[in-house]
Amino acid sequence: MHVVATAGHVDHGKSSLVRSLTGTDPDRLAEEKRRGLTIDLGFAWAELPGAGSVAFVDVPGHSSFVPTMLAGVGPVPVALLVVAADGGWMPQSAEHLAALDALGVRHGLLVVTRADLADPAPALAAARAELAGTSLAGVPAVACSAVTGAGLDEVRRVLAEVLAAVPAPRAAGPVRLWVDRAFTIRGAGTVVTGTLGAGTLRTGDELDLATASGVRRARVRGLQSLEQDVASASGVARVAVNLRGVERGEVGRGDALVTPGWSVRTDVLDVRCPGAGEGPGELPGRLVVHAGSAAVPARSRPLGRDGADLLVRLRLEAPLPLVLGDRLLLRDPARHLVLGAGVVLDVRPPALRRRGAAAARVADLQGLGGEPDEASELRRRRVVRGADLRAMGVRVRTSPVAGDWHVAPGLLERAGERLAGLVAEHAAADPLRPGLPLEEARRALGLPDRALVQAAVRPPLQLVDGRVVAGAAAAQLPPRVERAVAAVLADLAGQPFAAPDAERLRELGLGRSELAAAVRAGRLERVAEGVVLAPGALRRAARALAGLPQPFTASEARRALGTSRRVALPLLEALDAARLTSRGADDRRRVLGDGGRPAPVGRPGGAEPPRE
Ligand SMILES: Nc1nc2c(ncn2[C@@H]2O[C@H](COP(=O)(O)OP(=O)(O)OP(=O)(O)O)[C@@H](O)[C@H]2O)c(=O)[nH]1
Ligand SMILES: [Mg+2]
Repeated sequence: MHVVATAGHVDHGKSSLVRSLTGTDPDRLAEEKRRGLTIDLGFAWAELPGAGSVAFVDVPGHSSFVPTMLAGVGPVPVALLVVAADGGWMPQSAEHLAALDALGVRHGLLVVTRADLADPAPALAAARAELAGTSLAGVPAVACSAVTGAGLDEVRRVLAEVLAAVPAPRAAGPVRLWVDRAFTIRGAGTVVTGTLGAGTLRTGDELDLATASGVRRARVRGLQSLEQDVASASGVARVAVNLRGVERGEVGRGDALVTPGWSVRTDVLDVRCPGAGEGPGELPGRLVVHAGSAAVPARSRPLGRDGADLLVRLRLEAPLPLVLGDRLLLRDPARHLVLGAGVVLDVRPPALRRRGAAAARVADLQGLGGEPDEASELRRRRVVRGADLRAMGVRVRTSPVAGDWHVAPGLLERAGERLAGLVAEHAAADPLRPGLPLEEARRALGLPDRALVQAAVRPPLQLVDGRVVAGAAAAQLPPRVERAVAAVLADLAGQPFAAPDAERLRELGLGRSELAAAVRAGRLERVAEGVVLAPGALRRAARALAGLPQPFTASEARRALGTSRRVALPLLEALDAARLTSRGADDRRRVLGDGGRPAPVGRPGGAEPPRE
């Protein structure tokens, strides 16, 4: 199917031409028929020899209805520009042409109508001159009369030729259907219509309905194209979509049905305005942005020039679902002035806070044409989620480096080098706790996720207990602490369960953090706060207790281990916790398993496993 939109000044014969070509009057409202004036968008279609089905979106020409006209032509790739032979080039001829030019519409046909009323040659020559230098320069032209029928066959023939040259869009790609009408059908519910530019819609599809107030899921309950029920429709096509679970009041012109995960609903964006950097043509601070069938007031802030183009930050009054490369139309409604195009370069631009931020931004955007490109986005954004890239319209081909994170080339390597320095600094500042906590490293490196720090850890760096350490540094203690630990171990050599008391620890200079460091380094075993033994002491205690008649009391255990109550009680609790012993209801204990290895959890018929 092809979709063609009309354009041209009021009363120049657009609707009459569509009716002549399709047999259907696109003016369906009673008021339109009464006033002989198109007020809202009209739709009609016909089979055209050599072109297949052709649907027409007929737009109003009256100056009051330019926003309606723009909603109709926004998503349509082909234009039928109509000029009356007896009317000649008029203000909305110019305004509509400027809009088509800004939207980049390159395919079309110039039709000089009402050729029975005046010689079409002057109107044709004037129109040709106006088309020169626009996207429609050089399109074919035909003169005709809807009243006599003269020239209509030629219009059909030339239109078929024009349509044959229109490239087919991607049927496999994502969908964004800009809604141009919404209504209710009794028994079916809410129906929206629009021009599907690309991609394929199917019944049963789940789509995001993006409106000014938010996004919600909607399911395609039924689909029609050219008044036929269809199971699927691929762009370019006129479609009517029956939506499940959407009330009529929740959707209207300017909203969009979008493939989930594709497009960013944004109210801040950076655009390139081709040619607007030349001459005096500064953009006004307030303007209206048209995208698809949507029109949203916006504020513009020039960032700077890039050659002949102006780079502009736009702040929309309501968010729109956009992707990189979208072509927006910028308009000043008060002056009936199409200001030009805005090609979307960034849908998630950084805030401009510091002085000179705009200039830096211009440098960033220099040369970008808007085509979504993974390498260029990674270079500029440094770190970005794959899902976010896809939402921007980028086809992601590389694999993530951690989680869903994609990074600029060399970024992890540089982060790894900086990390080595940070780890060394941290170790020098805090020798008892040499590892740099992952979260601290993440903040220092300015990365959004600890998983990225982890991915940057390369030998000799390693990750131990959530800290980044340099090689064997984790196992090393400062010499002073090392000497004190050796003294403790010497004390314990004869009496392995006689843990040093507080006074002895103080004498050796082993405070809380020194003991913690020695335990982390595996040089001492912690029984309780301030109670330490030689490594392996718990296992040795269990083996010693296995020699007692089972079960045994705490004081029997204390005597067997040759230690004090201060040590024995926490030691028994530590044994319970390690599942080396279990404590019965009478406070007596049994050694579990073989006394050296912890008993497996949940043995059938065994004692109830202790909780962690
Ligand atoms: N004689 C003659 N009259 C025509 C021709 N085409 C259209 N008309 C008349 O011109 C008037 C306007 O035609 P429309 O088709 O409604 O014009 P339009 O461009 O659709 O107007 P808007 O939608 O309001 O912008 C109507 O009275 C038509 O009957 C033609 O080829 N010859
Ligand atoms: Mg009309």
